[in-house]
Amino acid sequence: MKNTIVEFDEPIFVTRPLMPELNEVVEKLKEVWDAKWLTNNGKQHQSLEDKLMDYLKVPSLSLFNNGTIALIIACQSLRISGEVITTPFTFAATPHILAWNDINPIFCDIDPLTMNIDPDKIESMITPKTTAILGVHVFGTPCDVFKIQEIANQYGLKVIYDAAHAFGVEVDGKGIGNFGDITMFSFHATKLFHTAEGGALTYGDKHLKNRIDLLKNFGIKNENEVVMPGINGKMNEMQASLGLVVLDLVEEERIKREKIRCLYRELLSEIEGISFVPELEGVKSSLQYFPIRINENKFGKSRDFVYEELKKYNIFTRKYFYPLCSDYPCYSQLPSASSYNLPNSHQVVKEILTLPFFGDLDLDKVESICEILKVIKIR
Ligand code: T4K
Repeated sequence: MKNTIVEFDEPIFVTRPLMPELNEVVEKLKEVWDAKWLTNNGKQHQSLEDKLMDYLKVPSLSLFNNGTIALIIACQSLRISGEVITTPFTFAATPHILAWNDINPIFCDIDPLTMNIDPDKIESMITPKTTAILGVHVFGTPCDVFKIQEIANQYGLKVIYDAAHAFGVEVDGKGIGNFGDITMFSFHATKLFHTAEGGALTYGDKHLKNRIDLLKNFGIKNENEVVMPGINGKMNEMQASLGLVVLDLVEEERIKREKIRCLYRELLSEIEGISFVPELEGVKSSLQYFPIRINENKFGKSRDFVYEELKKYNIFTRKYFYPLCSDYPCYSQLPSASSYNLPNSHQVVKEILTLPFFGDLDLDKVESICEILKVIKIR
């Protein structure tokens, strides 16, 4: 539908999973069938751990059945308790994993440009009960990992990063999974690299592997000893074999997404009232999402209006991450959840819109989406 302003015939979603050729997946699955080994640290699992350590440039990695369980175990493995300082501008899983560990989330405001936790505001939120900082590399933009580490060192706090959106991100050539004590990656179907459902923890302290791997396997050390109250966080062999096939396609997918990102930036930069997430110097991008911000005064229409209008053209964008986690009924009574404490978060969450972004999105469709945005602005 190049340059004709009618709705798309098929829905255009915010993302689509990277789908390898089915026969390649089946080929890989044959190895699982032949081995009659379906889960519990099988060959595919071991192979994916090794390959991901290389790809992510990290010294240690443990696979999980999803990113949420991985984060729950990250807190358990570091024995985090009391209060943890985190961001309200994130997916529900981030504060929920604290609640599941009986930890109080303390919401800290975000930087107005990167949309990540603002390190300059962290110190004022530290109390004697604070044990850790849980940062999120939102949309793959790295948190200010250096400042956060300085604060953590000064106050003796642990640092956990939620890198659900930051697969492949590097800061000055260093894999993002090397910062803080533990980093979590999500391999959900909607992520650039995926295992349908899945996740991983990465960490610099190799000694943590033993504890983390026990925690994800019920605390079972051997047939005679169960040494801690663990849970079932294991990735199975079907997930791992899918991951091995998908991993081979990630570079090709990144090239396609890079072209889409460039085209969006070129065509949308002409539109007053639309801005992008800043690209930080020395950072290799995740190419996970393409979020824009709509300034209602300058664009002339609200983000919510644009979101609804786009649906009429069969374009399904997302308001990630609306509502703020601090506004969920389970957290809104916390003192740190007050809007007075979180002015930047409240501004950002009104403006953000995540546009369709995935390798199979044709460039002429990207052009049409941009045209439609222009039409919505002037109508
Ligand atoms: N921390 C952060 C910051 C996160 O963003 C996430 C997950 C986590 C932690 C937790 O990690 P996991 O435990 O999930 O590993 C999706 C994902 O379910 C979720 O993993 C992700 N963040 C979040 C940002 O996005 P929804 O509710 O938006 O998903 P859904 O089903 O609406 O999918 C979005 C679009 O993707 C659909 O409109 C169409 C497309 N899609 C989706 C699926 C599942 C497909 O084309 N095929 C598919 O199979 O949460």
